[in-house]
Amino acid sequence: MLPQSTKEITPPPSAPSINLRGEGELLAPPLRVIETEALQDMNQKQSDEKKMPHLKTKGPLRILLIKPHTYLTVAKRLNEFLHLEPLELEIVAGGIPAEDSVSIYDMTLEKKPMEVFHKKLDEIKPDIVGFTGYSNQSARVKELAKIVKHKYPSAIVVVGGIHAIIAPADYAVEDIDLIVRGEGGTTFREVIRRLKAGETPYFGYVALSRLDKDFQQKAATNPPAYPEVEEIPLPRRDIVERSRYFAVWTAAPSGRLETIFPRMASVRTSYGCKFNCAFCVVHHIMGRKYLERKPEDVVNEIANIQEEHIYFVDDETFLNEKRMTKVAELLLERGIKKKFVSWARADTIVRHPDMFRLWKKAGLEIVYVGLEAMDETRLKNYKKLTSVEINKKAVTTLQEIGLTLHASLMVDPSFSVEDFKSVEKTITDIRPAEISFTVFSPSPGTEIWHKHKEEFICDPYLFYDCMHTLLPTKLDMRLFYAHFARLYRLAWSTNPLRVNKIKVPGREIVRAIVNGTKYIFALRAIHRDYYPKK
Ligand code: B12
Ligand code: SF4
Repeated sequence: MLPQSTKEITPPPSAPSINLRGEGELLAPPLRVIETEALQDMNQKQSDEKKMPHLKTKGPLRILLIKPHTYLTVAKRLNEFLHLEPLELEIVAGGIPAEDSVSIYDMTLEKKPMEVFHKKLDEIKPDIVGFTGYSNQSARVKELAKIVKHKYPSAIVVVGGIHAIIAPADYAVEDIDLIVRGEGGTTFREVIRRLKAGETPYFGYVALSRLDKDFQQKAATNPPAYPEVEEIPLPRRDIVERSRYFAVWTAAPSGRLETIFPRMASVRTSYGCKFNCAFCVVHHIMGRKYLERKPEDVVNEIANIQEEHIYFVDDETFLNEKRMTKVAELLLERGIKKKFVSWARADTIVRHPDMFRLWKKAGLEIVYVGLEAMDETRLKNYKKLTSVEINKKAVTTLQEIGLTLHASLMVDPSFSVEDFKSVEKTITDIRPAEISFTVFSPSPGTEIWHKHKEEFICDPYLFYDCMHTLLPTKLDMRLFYAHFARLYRLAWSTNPLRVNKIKVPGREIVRAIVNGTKYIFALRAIHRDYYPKK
């Protein structure tokens, strides 16, 4: 059973002007400050200063970065098909000075995460603990922070990641010292410098402390801008157990695959997206900016990666045709042989088939496309700025080029049985393809989140995974999830492995079938997460 809670959610005012480093002007100070208020302020500041975290260690620091596990069974089950390295923490680690020691503990890998968590804390006795977290992990982050403070009261707890960016006030609890918004590698490095220098560790709009008297106001602004991409540290891939990360792979040019669960590395070539899809949080966190790494930098990073398979974890990789064409050319020129998987918008594929042809030569094999719906009204409501025609064309273009399609479709809480039937028809129309489904959910921080906030039927952070509906379903919820799970079951019939009769090791087929069945059961059971166990 998931803990339930109710929250006051207020829309953020527009952000004050901020520069690229995320440091900004505070809102105008009160016009009239009476003496007693000033005195109270000073006393408060002095007592807050005492509470401010200070390093107890002189010399090199011991830093532990943690990716927490989740409560949600469905998110855990997804990890059995797709488990990517904690790139966010590797980048944060990349900014830590060489003299300090840093470890990453990915709790999502463990069968008994809490046991290992205690063990790691006792082994490392950290001076600083950094947590990352999605919204559905925020309650877990707070729980873990409490344990850290209980065991090692002098450890400084810093929280970053997507939830800290969009809902920093949710982390304003006693056990969390600093909340980092926006890019973390550059900010964490500066936090460490300040701590070592004995300076106040919170600063600007990027490193917040609840002890700052302006905290509420700062936390209520829109997310701060990212720094220049060249300033973002390179990920420390060497400090994670690389053999544990993989993603399911169904592309097989020869009709045979050595493995369908190859080891996988992640690479980020850009940040943000210029589009504004209603269900997506990216335009909110990046202010619709699209920050691009130089092709040479991307290719140098890829050249140094040991894994053959690479997942581009950009929000939208191929938005700039010129840049991505250059990346493919450099990969070919330098003879770098890798296999790539990436997301791409349907309209980008339709507009630039030649870029995808070139990328096929450079090693691209699987393309994830957020088709979302094969229905004009829904596409319009989702502000996707594509059409059914474009979606169909994207599917045939990828097929012509010989790229494996992973189609992502969205179901809506307002779905009737007929709506589910029409998605079932889409499944048969776009074969062969990997297909996955999500439930339309207002993302914390976005316009539609504020629009729908009175309608949420559950804790909208804890349940935000694009699988648990936040809004009431038109169908009875049990029936809704029975239909939803059925979509996944039907999708197997169009899977390229099956349609193209790809030969794979027998034990891996068993693993895929067992995990697939467990996943479908977890999907059918989602409705139970909403109600207390009897
Ligand atoms: C790639 C990706 C995935 C990958 C996994 C990536 C991974 N490493 O595990 C896959 C496809 C598997 C995936 C799955 C899911 N994802 Co996802 N994913 C993304 C995507 C597109 C990029 C994430 C990424 O790798 N970024 C690269 C890293 C380097 O950047 P970063 O995370 O922003 O980290 C920086 C800062 O946040 C900060 N920072 C981060 N942590 C910390 C910690 C400290 C201490 C500090 C100081 C700073 C700091 O510094 C980092 C470096 O610059 C994002 C979109 C986005 N822009 O965030 C969605 C996104 C994060 N995913 C999301 C969701 C919901 C999911 C799922 C729950 C969906 C599902 N249907 O099940 C699952 C959960 C998987 C899980 N592990 O639990 C949501 C989360 C929203 C939210 N409010 O929580 C996002 C934002 C997408 C969206 N449109 O809403 N995802
Ligand atoms: S869904 Fe994709 S295209 Fe739409 S705003 Fe998000 S990242 Fe951009």
